[in-house]
Amino acid sequence: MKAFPAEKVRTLAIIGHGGCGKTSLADALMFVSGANDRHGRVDAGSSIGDTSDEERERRISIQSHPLHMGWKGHGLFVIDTPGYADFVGDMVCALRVADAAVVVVDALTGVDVGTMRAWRFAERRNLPRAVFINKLDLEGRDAFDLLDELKQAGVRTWAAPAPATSGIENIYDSADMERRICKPLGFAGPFRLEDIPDVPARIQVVASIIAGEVDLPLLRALAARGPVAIDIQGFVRVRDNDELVFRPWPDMEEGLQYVTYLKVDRAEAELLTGHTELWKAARRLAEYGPREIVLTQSSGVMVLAGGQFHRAPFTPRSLAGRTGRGDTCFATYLGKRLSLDAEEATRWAAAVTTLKQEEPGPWRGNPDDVERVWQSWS
Ligand SMILES: Nc1nc2c(ncn2[C@@H]2O[C@H](COP(=O)(O)OP(=O)(O)OP(=O)(O)O)[C@@H](O)[C@H]2O)c(=O)[nH]1
Ligand SMILES: [Mg+2]
Repeated sequence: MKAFPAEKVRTLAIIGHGGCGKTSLADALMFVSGANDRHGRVDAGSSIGDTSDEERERRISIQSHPLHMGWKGHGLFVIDTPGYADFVGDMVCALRVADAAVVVVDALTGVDVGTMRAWRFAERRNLPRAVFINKLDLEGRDAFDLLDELKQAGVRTWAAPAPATSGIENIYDSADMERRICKPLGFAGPFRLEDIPDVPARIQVVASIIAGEVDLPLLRALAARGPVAIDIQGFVRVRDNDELVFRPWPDMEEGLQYVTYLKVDRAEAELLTGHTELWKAARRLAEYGPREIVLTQSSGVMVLAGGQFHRAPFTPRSLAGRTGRGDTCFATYLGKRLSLDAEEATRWAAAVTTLKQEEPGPWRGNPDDVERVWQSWS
């Protein structure tokens, strides 16, 4: 074992609830630092933390095990402690000699009794603490797979794990593709500002689908970073037992002050303003603050920008890909608005939405297809 001067020696205790992955973390540290040339695994019985026969057989830690490694010119003692309450004495002993504690949290079960117990013992000794969230591979497995398609298309993504993915089942119970019943499949819970990377963006699009995912403080904080675009559905579509219902947005007056681009559909516009005439509804919504209003209905899109109205029709030959047309329309408008005026961006949005509705899934066409739609209009 290489010798290190005393001031370069650190002792860390790994603590946490039973089975959260402390020994696995210790094994990984030993391997990454080069102290062990094999990556020991608890499940394979090759861990160098759990070494006694009983520990290997039961796959739990019974005693504390100090492991030693070198890291960036320091000698590091890492004490892997047991998580089960029966063996708490060994964790307490480890904390007596530790300079700091790493509290491991299992992402699937979150903060557990053992996590709290470990935290309190470390706190009592006034030890600096770091939290290590483990088993993230299990937590987000399904949801993160869904991002592969985006990644392959060259889209940069940042994923934050949540207990569930917000999802909606659209049921079309008649041949009429304009009528559907929406049922909630899951709710991801609120986004936090820390989940959203602070990248320079000319527009930040909030495309939430169920009320409660994005709250007022988050909108306010995003608006402080730059222009915000929202689809109002994420504020008025409320979970009510087993159903999704549309309810007015109680914070709308303040919320819309933070919004530069607002997307609403006909039903939402009527609900929020009481106006059945769309141009009146758009003008009313603009009074709250948004600079541009993108209003969709089955026949097409209307945009109010700089006091002017712009309109373009949806002329699909089929409605097989109708689900998601509002998102396509708004995303196309915003994307094109970065370089074009509102009139041209509206024409793009309507043409792409026309094509998108003809086939399920995201639109994968090209500008020539868009050109053909424009020609069909003239
Ligand atoms: N999928 C997955 N499994 C993990 C991870 N970390 C640990 N495990 C598994 O979780 C189980 C418990 O891991 P351990 O490392 O023994 O947990 P521990 O905190 O040391 O458990 P105790 O010492 O008994 O409290 C084992 O089956 C590990 O293979 C991880 O990041 N991902
Ligand atoms: Mg262990």
